[in-house]
Amino acid sequence: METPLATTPDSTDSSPSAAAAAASPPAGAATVVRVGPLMPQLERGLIDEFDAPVISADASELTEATQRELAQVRVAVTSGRYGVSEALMEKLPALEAIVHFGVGYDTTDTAAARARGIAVSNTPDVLNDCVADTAVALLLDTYRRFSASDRFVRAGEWPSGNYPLTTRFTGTRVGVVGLGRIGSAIAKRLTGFDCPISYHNRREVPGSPFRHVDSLLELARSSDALVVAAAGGPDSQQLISAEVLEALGPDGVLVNISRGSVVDEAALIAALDGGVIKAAGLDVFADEPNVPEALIALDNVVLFPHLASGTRETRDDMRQLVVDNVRSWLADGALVTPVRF
Ligand code: 8YV
Repeated sequence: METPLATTPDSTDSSPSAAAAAASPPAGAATVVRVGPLMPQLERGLIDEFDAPVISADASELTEATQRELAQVRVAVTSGRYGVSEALMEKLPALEAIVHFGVGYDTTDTAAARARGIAVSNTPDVLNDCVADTAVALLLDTYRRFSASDRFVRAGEWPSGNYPLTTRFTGTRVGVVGLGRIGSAIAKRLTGFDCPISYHNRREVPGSPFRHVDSLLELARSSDALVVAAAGGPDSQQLISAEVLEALGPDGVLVNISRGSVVDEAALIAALDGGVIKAAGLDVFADEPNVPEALIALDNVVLFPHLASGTRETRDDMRQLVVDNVRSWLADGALVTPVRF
């Protein structure tokens, strides 16, 4: 259910008062706007509390009449799927804050936001555990082939012979690409599997018990599995290149729970197909929700539909943090969880 924007003024009425009304925003115009469809419970809350209409993330779809009604919007609420582009910021002249549902905010043009003095928030920490759980699930699934074995039983193949042997996961050397909040939660879990953990960050994490590796290529060479937990965005674009996959080697496994953009997807498909690496577990893709047919056709990859944070508990915590950020901005001009950029 969407809150409809006020109706367009009658374009056939050319009286001066109609022109004045068309030039100024209508009374009761929106202060908060939803950019792109969001989780239904969050949408309901934003409609009930702020009467927030929904608009397309594609600025070219906004009519002039809609723009007039958006002239007083101070806060835009969005998610990693949509974000706020520079073109959309231009159409929201009173915009002060962009509030993201999700820890990743790479779909928002932060350089443009900074230039305009627009604040940005995200929902950090509340999703660490569920995303880390998912990374471990993908590791276990790629090594032990649990999803594939489920398909084997359902296909009635068991009576024809036992399921092929798989590869032990416990003790695997794991390289974490991006030891931030989520990367650390993954590493912590993997110590329970006796996995020696190394990581690659631009800078060493002070006090970390894990081995810092300066070069990503060196991390790939010295790891059995690489787990990508680096934030998306221009700095991490296609960080996992053909060269990195080659360094990981024919027994190597790649798991990605961050953003599809961090991996060169074409290089990954070629590597999986050609035995350059052994297997992959992916929760994220370059063009969601579209997963390349070439990946779907491969048997050595586990595919999840970007579900890492998708539990009722975590999504509700994320929803609450979004609402807290909007309330706090409107009341005090401060965000609860601002992004420092
Ligand atoms: C969400 C995510 O699925 O937090 C993120 O960055 O990618 C996920 O937790 C996503 O933000 C919802 O659109």
